[in-house]
Amino acid sequence: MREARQGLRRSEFVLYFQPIIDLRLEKVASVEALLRWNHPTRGLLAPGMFECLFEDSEVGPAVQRRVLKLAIAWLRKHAAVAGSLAVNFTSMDLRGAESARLVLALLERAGVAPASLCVEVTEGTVFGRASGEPATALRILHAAGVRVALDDFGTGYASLVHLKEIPVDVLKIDRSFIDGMLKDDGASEEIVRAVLALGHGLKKDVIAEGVETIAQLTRLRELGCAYAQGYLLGRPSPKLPTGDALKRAA
Ligand code: G
Ligand code: MN
Repeated sequence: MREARQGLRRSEFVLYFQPIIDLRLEKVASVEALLRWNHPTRGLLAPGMFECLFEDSEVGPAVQRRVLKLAIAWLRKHAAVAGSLAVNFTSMDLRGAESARLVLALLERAGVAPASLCVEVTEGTVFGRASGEPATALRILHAAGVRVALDDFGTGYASLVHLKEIPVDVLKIDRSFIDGMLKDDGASEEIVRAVLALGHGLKKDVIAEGVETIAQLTRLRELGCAYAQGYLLGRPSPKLPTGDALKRAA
């Protein structure tokens, strides 16, 4: 924890950005902010490598505050060009009405429209241990114009009733289904097809996560998928995503 506190002081926690591509218009539709720790000796770390920090009642919220601050600063600079920014929220960021109002106040102070922020949550975040409060926060954020995306859809407590209980604008199909799509006995592809039909029927945007090959991209297009994200289309980078990787892949 001492290292993490020092990391916070030295601004070692940074955001990388990955484009979400509109497959019809062949351009960047929005961008996802991904937390990284530029560790002085261990190199660039993804959140999976420092999950334990989020369990600390002091460091966890401090890192989360840093993410929000960096995300809003980015939006202030780039929202006009890049459209919206998706930020991964944990249950720590969604502790009832008060935390939602804090996010809205920060946006307002920075002069950023709530609609340029998309809050990404997993079902575990919303319906896990701290259930109740995250849903309240999401309702307030959504009512103010913030978009809500269900991340890793299909891997959590994938009970469909959640789609009625919380305001959701976007479903993100978990990358395990995209990975399985052209490999397994057809089960993954059937699930992708079903989530696309479900999302479109409910008038939500559906994003395929973790697209790594042209074969996957082609199949997703055939299935009517309009948005995709993944290494093939653009790796997370500290720079503003350009969508050039899409042109190379096309
Ligand atoms: O849970 P969430 O979808 O927010 O996770 C995002 C993570 O997935 C990031 O750390 C990012 O680096 C990683 N990621 C993004 N695109 C791909 C991809 O195409 N393949 C794999 N394996 N990981 C990816
Ligand atoms: Mn995400």
